Amino acid sequence: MVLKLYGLAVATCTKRVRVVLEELQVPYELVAIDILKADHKKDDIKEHQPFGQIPWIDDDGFKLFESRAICRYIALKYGGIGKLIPDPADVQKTALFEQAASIETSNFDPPVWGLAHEKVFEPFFGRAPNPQNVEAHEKALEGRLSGYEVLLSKTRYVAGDELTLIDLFHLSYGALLKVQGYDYLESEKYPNVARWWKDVSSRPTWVKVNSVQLEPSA
Ligand SMILES: N[C@@H](CCC(=O)N[C@@H](CS)C(=O)NCC(=O)O)C(=O)O
Repeated sequence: MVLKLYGLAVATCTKRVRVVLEELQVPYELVAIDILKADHKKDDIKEHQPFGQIPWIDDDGFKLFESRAICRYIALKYGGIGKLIPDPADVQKTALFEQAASIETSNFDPPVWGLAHEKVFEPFFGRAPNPQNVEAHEKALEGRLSGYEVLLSKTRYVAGDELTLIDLFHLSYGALLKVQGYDYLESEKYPNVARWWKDVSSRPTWVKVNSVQLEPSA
């Protein structure tokens, strides 16, 4: 049975999983759960994802939610040793991979998610962004990008010189910055970030997955 991905093509966390499936050329079927019509809050769906969120997968009866966990599972099961995720026998590479994973979830995602929430999702549902929140997220992101600049002046990708899942994890929310009119990831202020972002975001797999976008309505 082909792997089923339950999500929505325009949704950020669904895109995070799809780009990994595309990179590893894993056949899959996208089953649409329309969060815009609150399909994800129905009780039967909460049996698959207790928090009522998308995405989740069903891989021949094995069910899993949380986009980053799904991506790790896909890489381990379908990628072959060392493809997008280090060989677990290589302790140092694995440690650097986990360091990068932590950086993405604790330094990149909060301000970038916060800006997307204020400036893409809230307007989409007809609500105005909160300017103080926007300013706080902008300030936080600028500080975090200075850290990325140091990191990426030493290595080609965030976990070393090879592309890993963690680079791909940045794509869906990172790409929404441009939709909001920000040039943080292309700016001359952070040349190594810009070099890395151009490399990762121009991958044909991502260009394909990101060809459908949720635009701010205001
Ligand atoms: N940590 C979860 C977050 C999932 C998530 O926030 N999904 C969004 C769509 S991108 C969602 O379902 N939002 C609707 C809601 O939370 O009610 C993951 O990475 O899978």
